[in-house]
Amino acid sequence: MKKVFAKKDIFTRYSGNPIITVYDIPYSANAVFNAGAIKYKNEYLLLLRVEDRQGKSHLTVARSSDGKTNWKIEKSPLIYPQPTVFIYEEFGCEDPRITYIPEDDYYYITYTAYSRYGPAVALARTKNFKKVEKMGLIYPPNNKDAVLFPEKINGRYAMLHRPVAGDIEHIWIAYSSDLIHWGNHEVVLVEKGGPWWDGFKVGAGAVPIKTPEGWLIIYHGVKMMPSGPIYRLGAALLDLENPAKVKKRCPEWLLSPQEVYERIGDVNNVVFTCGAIVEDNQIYLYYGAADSCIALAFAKIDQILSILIEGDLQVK
Ligand code: BMA
Repeated sequence: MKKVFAKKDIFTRYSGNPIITVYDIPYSANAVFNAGAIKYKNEYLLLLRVEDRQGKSHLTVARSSDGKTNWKIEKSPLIYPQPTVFIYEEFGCEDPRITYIPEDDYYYITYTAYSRYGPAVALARTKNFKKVEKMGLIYPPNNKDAVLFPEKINGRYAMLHRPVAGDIEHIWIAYSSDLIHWGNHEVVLVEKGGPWWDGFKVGAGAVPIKTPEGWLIIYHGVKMMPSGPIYRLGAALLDLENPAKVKKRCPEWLLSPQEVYERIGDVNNVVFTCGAIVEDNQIYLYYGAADSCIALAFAKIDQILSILIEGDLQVK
């Protein structure tokens, strides 16, 4: 079919996309999308958001030796709603991000805990992706898209998150010395308003990538159309010492819904990431497509950095 939108995206799609669909899940489910991603014991590990056939989500581990093919998916979830012990996830556990902190030797998982009180941010930790310890809510509703930096900054843990204030949805940062109590809040990246691709709302995506130029973040931006939202992915560069400071922000998106599996699904026109794995200079970007399946795209860090550095400086 002849392409009609977005002449060129910087991210190149993997030819075998989508890499995981609901037909790969070894139990009954409705959809699989928005996966956390990390390298674990020489394997590519995804923590899949699986939506069951009641509409609730849980998180299930998948592993592959090359990050592209032969995904082995667990038969039962790692993280699932346990409303009798934790009421704030009675409607589901969604959109996980995985951060390894070498100093603690723990893999931390931030995810959306959804309940009658609205979407909130929960934290869990694991050493082996077999047993997980839920650490409870760290931000009350409405908040989503929380992602922990992979190292402490000036002696404190740092986290991007996305509180909702009426119809305002910006990316914020907070700091903590124990991962439970978060403060020193500051706005990082704002929804731009106007006609822009990231005008309606923004939210952090994958774990920030440390580069000599700054923290590279891949975030989603939403444009509201008469037919509904379009979710796209773009990048920004945050100061290494003070990540509340935006050094550069890409004026254009880097990946937008173009393929049929991104355009049509349970929610049309969505590319949404919760995880990327970096191998040397290459980013493996795992993304949920149309809230229905998981796809993979590649870009070089250098290439994104040069776009950011040569592009227009747009603070905040
Ligand atoms: C966001 C999140 C994501 C979802 C996206 C598009 O608000 O809830 O889980 O992929 O909307 O529907």
